[in-house]
Amino acid sequence: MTQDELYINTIRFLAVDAVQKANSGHPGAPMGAAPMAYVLWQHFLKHNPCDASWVDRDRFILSAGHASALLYSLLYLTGYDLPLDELKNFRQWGSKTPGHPEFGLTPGVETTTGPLGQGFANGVGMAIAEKWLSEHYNRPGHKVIDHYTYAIVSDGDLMEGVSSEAASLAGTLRLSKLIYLYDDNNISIEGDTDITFTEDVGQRFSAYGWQVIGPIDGMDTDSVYNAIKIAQTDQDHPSLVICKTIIGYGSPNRQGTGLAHGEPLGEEEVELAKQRLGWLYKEPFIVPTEALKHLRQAQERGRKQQSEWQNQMKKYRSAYPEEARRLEVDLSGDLPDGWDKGLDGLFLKEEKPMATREASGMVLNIVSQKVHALVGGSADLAPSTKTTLKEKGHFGVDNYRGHNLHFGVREHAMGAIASGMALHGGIIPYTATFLVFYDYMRPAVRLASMMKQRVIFIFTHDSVGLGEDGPTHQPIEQLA
Ligand SMILES: Cc1ncc(C[n+]2csc(CCOP(=O)(O)OP(=O)(O)O)c2C)c(N)n1
Ligand SMILES: [Mg+2]
Repeated sequence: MTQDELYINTIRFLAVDAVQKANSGHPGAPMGAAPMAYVLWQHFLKHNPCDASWVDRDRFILSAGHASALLYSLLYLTGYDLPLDELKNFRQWGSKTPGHPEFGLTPGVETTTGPLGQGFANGVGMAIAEKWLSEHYNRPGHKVIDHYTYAIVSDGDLMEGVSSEAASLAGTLRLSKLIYLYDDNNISIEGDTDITFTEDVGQRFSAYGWQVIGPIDGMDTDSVYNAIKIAQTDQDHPSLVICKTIIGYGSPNRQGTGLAHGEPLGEEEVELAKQRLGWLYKEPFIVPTEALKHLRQAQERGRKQQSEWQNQMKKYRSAYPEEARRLEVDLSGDLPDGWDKGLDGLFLKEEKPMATREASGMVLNIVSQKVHALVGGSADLAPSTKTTLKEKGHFGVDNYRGHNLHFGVREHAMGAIASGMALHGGIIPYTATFLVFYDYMRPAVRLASMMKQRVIFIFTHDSVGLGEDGPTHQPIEQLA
């Protein structure tokens, strides 16, 4: 076993053992994706396990949330506040290692995933937030906001419509610091993906305006390393690295099949897999000292990176005190003093009745004068939802400082992207559409609420008496 193989097997078998002990869960994806995750976390990911909330960290999303054991294994090994006992309690009531990653419960989990496709779109929101903040606050010689958003996405993620919506917007917006590793293992629950998923994914993403790298051998560390390097050099496009992997890698009777996806391998098969990959320990949850030491370097690296950033912030604060102050207000998420100035008595002089969306638009515009972090928009209905912020610019390739976001006709992605923006921090996002189209964004609204994220969801045209558009536009079921 090479050194890298030792580290990768440590990650891999911790996940396998956690699933086996719980007697439920998904061993296959962690077994196949361990090499790419190792390369990303060891060589690229800028993070500090001792401070999971450091603002300028890279974001990592495990969009395929069912592979959660992989993430918990990485979090424990790199030194987050997640003891080994939590891995032994995988999927148990009260543990910090639930079946699917939950934001707010486990340090280092950037977003709640499990419903496939959501994490993909959350990442687009995080990359938008990074871009917006960096354009507002970075100054020559002072890159105070400068980080990547990475994700591991699976076949299921890319089959879901929400990821297509989000990918199309990310390509249009040229979010070049978005780098996704596609765990292309050709398997989902019902078997070979050829039964449902035969398009050329690479061509699809090229058409969205992404840089597509690969297919590469996703289990070869050098290939993954080189691919991420190439992804980082592209300043103009988000990147999709297509990583060919083998689900359940190592398991002689299950690898490469749907059987490896969503049930424990079984004691016997775990033993066979360990033998095959040269893992000599008989007991579960063995972490070789050498591997722990190596992977825990993340703490030292992270502390150093964060303290360099703090020094940079110090210099920034003295060179640009006003910008630094505003950045801190935005990042704090607090509403500035006097944020509601001008709202009192706003409608007292109105003599005629006013549509609620008109009133909402007036309020939004007044608040946006004071609340710099307010950024959002509509799924192509802004003129009707009255959600345009006047004189606040439009976010896009010509102006990444704009406060108005055009989501396009993509309600589902709009919801998930807005959550990503809120999770990133520094932005108070809002979205808008007709109430009847709430159904299109329901999964994303549900997750935003589970994560307790401050996303302002504006729904207009909430009356059955909305007129000539007719029954297709009447929000009867939504109101019921
Ligand atoms: C929106 C949504 N629908 C269905 C599921 C149930 N589910 C969990 S994993 C999975 C597909 C697995 O395929 P893939 O994403 O390729 O993961 P792999 O089998 O390669 O681990 C499905 C359908 C889900 N988690 N989310
Ligand atoms: Mg798959």
